Amino acid sequence: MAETPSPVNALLVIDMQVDFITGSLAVPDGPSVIDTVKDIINLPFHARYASKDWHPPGHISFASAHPGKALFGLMTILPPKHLVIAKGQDVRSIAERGLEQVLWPDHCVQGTPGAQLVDPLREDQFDAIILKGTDPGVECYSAFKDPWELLISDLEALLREKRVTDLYIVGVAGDYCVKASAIDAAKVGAWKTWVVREGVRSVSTEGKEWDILKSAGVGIIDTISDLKARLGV
Ligand code: VGL
Ligand code: ZN
Repeated sequence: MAETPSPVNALLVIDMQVDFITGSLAVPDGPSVIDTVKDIINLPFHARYASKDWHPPGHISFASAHPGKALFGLMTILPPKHLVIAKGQDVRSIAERGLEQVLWPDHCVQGTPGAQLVDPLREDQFDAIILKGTDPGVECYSAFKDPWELLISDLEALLREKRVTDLYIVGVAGDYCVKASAIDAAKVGAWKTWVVREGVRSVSTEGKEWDILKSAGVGIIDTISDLKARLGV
């Protein structure tokens, strides 16, 4: 008799860093998600990954890098020409590839306390740490790649190598990096992508991200108990 292939469950913890929980860009109710994420990390996954937002000082997404522009205002940004050339993309496409960038307070600056994983989460709990937003001129909400596909992380290759069948995502911010990462994960199509709502907090409390995620084919798991039931524990 043909056996049902057993699932390979992986966890992706997005940007559980001091600045997003209690620091310069703290999400509402951030500290209350720490224990849930900690408990989820301890569930029996085959592999665990974490992303960290990891910006150089003066990053393009910082309002402080654009004198005269308002904090939390919008600004059109274009793909940096040198990276477009390095990637072999058409330089004539640059002008039409502008994106509306939110101008954030300085956050998750490389090597600063605000960029550390929030206590008691530790890097050695993960099989790999994915750093994103590391280029001064490129915003990158997704742990897989930036929206211009100039900088691609190792995450897709790591998940394929493990033959992951189910990817579970938690962390912050639900309406930015969790959403972008989950949409990219679902697009790969090599595994089923889930977001665990109890392990997520968002910048906006409107909750629009949940319908967007469903439309993108992402499965929503409401609570840690529902997650445990799926994992059979
Ligand atoms: C994020 C805003 C700016 C996130 C990162 O991790 O969701 N949000 N940079
Ligand atoms: Zn950022």
